[in-house]
Amino acid sequence: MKNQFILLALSVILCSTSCKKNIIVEDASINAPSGSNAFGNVTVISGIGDNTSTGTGAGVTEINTNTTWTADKIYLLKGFVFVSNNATLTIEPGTIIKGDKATKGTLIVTRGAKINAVGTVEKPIVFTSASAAGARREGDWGGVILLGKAPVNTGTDVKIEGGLVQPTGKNDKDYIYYGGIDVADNSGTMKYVRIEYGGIAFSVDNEINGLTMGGVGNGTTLDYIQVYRSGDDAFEWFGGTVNAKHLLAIGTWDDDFDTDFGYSGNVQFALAQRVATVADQSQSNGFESDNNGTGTDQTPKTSAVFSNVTILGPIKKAGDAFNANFYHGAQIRRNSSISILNSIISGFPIGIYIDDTKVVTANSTSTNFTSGNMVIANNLIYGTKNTEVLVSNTAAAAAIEAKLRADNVFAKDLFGSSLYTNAYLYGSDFGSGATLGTPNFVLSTNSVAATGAAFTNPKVSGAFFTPVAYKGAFGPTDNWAAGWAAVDAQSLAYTTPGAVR
Ligand SMILES: [Ca+2]
Ligand SMILES: [Ca+2]
Ligand SMILES: [Ca+2]
Repeated sequence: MKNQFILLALSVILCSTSCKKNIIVEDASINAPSGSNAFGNVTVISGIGDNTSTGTGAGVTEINTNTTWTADKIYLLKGFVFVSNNATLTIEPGTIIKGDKATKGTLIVTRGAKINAVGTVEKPIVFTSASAAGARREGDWGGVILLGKAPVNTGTDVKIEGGLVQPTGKNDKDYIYYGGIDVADNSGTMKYVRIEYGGIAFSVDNEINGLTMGGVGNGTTLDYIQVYRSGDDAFEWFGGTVNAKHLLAIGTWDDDFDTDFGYSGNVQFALAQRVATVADQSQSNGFESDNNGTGTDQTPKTSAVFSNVTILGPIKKAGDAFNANFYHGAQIRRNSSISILNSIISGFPIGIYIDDTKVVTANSTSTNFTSGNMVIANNLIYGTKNTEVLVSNTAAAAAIEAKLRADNVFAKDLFGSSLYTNAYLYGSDFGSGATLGTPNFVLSTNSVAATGAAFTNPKVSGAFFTPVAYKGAFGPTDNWAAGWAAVDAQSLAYTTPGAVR
């Protein structure tokens, strides 16, 4: 430890005389014998909130021209690192990017800028903790934040939550705001990307998520993205129109799929695997959805469509203990009108909650359902401990429950284990003994989820959705998580550039 500190200090002194003034510490390994300490091979990207890495306290790096990060280096984000000025940040397959904890290392792609992070099955791109293997925890760094110009129901200039600040002397609208009128806005491509141990809290209930999307437009491509052990939500959308496929949320602290401020995109093939002991004081839900924080009628209304989602909740079998902060498989509240079809939600205390407790127009959330704008159909709601259908609008509750029961299958005594053979295995963060291992989310033989999906409803009949036979995120054969996704991120060293598996 002491040796590392001396070498680090030495590298800082050398750097202050030899490194470029722009604060990107190019190849810090030149300052220390290769492999001799954790700083070797690491390129520090110093953002807002970091004035330590050069020892000068001077500047800040912005990615304000087209830039490529290469897999022969490891990048360390310190503070808030902005991709700005319409620049594109390209990240090579197999590149490791770490986020510093003390300075809340975070990557923010601002409005007009793009990320081009396209990994492969063999060489995913990994954003992860800067802590050593064995010492990583949720909230070890910020996360990835994409800000775009697509519509948001709270305005065309909305400040992203999480405590970000713009560079000194710069216009905050260019850095930490999102929203606009460009439905087809393009923030770039993220494919075969892992985001591990992010979700740092700036203050109570003001956190950065694993992947935060503010006003991201549907010109953006998001496919094969795993958020692992986020300290807040795995995926949170604040407005926008972006679509996504093949999402994994593993061991999330708060909500798996959180939608707000008029998000209206489509999501297909998404799986969340919860851990019974891990949940948040804000109430941990599979889906959590608001039109906005006060439930106003502002448009566009939150109207995202999710198909083929599997949420494996904290309860694996009857009688299991679980963290008391777990609540709903899906809490649809504050005038949200999201739709969920062809999906599986298993093992929550409460199944589906249509919540009108905070709305401006009385009963607007439940009216979204009764009017047909919100579609909850063709799902399997299994293993609910207490209330399968909760509706706060007492006058409409009976009719809403009757329709939900007619359109979905509810079974309190069945769990995900009846559909999947090995879905409840975990890496060393969460598993031990019999629960330690590699989960397999492919459906078991003769699983009732293998058939019965339908794509006739207009919500899912468009070109985005792949009309598969099965319900839930995985079918009976194609294990699309294999290869690129991490099962045991805690055990991966991440000290050799390119070694991402
Ligand atoms: Ca959040
Ligand atoms: Ca949340
Ligand atoms: Ca929550």
